[in-house]
Amino acid sequence: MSLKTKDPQIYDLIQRERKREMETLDLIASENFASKEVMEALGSILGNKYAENYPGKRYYGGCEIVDQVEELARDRVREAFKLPLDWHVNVQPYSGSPANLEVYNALLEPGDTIMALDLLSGGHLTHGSPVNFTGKTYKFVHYGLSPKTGKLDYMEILKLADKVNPKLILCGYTAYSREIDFKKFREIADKVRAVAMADISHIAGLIAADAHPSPIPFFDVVTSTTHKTLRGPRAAIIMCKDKFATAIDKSVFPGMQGGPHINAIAAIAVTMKEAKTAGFRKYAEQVVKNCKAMAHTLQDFGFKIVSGGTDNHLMIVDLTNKNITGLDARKLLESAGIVTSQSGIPQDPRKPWDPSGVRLGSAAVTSRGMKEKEMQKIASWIAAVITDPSIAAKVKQEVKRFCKNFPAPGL
Ligand code: DSN
Repeated sequence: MSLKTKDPQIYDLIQRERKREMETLDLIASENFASKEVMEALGSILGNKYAENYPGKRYYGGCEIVDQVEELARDRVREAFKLPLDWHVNVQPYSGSPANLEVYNALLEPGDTIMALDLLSGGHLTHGSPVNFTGKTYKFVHYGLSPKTGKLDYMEILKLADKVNPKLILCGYTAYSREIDFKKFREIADKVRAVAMADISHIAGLIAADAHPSPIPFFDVVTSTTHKTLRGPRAAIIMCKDKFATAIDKSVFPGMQGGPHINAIAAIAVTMKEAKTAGFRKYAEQVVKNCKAMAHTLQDFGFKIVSGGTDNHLMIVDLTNKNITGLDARKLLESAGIVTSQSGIPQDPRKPWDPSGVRLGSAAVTSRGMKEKEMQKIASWIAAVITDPSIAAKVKQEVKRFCKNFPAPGL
């Protein structure tokens, strides 16, 4: 029997979500379309198996095959990110937030000082937001973006590091559109003898395809989700220098997790194989070109982009000159078939739920085969709807027709 006959309610909800994904434009910077093959591994019988601990030393019998799955995933991560021989990989974190907690738990004591970017400037909840466990457990000191440029100000970060003497400096963001100078972060970390950690969840696909510089040559530990620009399953990885391997492995299991999700680990392996292909490289290059094209067109329509543009897959649109808040803009655009997320802007006077901007990303639409011309069209729709909300329903129909020409992988 199929899902359709056994559980028509869930089947129907999946079909409705499929239709929504097909008929709308996904500009959420953290979303993408995983391939059929990734989903096949994710939905496989591997999910039946318990395998606590690591290959060759499990607490359960019957792990001889899943050991090979995990080893293959680790090897492929090494290849995809060109890891030096003295680096270690852990593919067991359930997702990005646990991966970050597992690193802190491995390398720090509660109350230790961590430097990171604040949430409204583009940091993540697990980068010490006061409402998050991390903000309650460690002493986060946040650096911001330059009020003048909207970019990282490495001199200011160094000054702050000198003052607060952090044990760990974190970079890598959820809403920062500019290239990160990892070498400069390393120099700052060295000056204050801090561990250098990068959370590359957003830009991992670009890094694997050499469309953004990699922190690996300079850093101590790197975390990443596998589902954003990387286009894999909802899961995460930790890569670190060998000297941190034992502490990090112990922190993942038994420190913070139980049995790894072997089906997700198999899907990570498939993702890493895909990331090595010429097609993926082309996709990643196009993601960046598309984002720049969308930003330029929006700027032509008078939109302010934080930092003046983008070097990666996302941008933050500052709506303060458009007389609309981030939440209202997100809702309005959604009624036109354009799906985004609200976002803070640097030094945002508004609160995170209804901040002053929206975040736009180009990864998912690039996976559908859209190029610069289509990005210009999408930006024109955004400008038109924000200027005249009464046309939203009409634009929604146009978007639906437009989307038919760009089938999404995996749907
Ligand atoms: N919530 C994700 C994002 O949208 O960027 C990060 O985990």
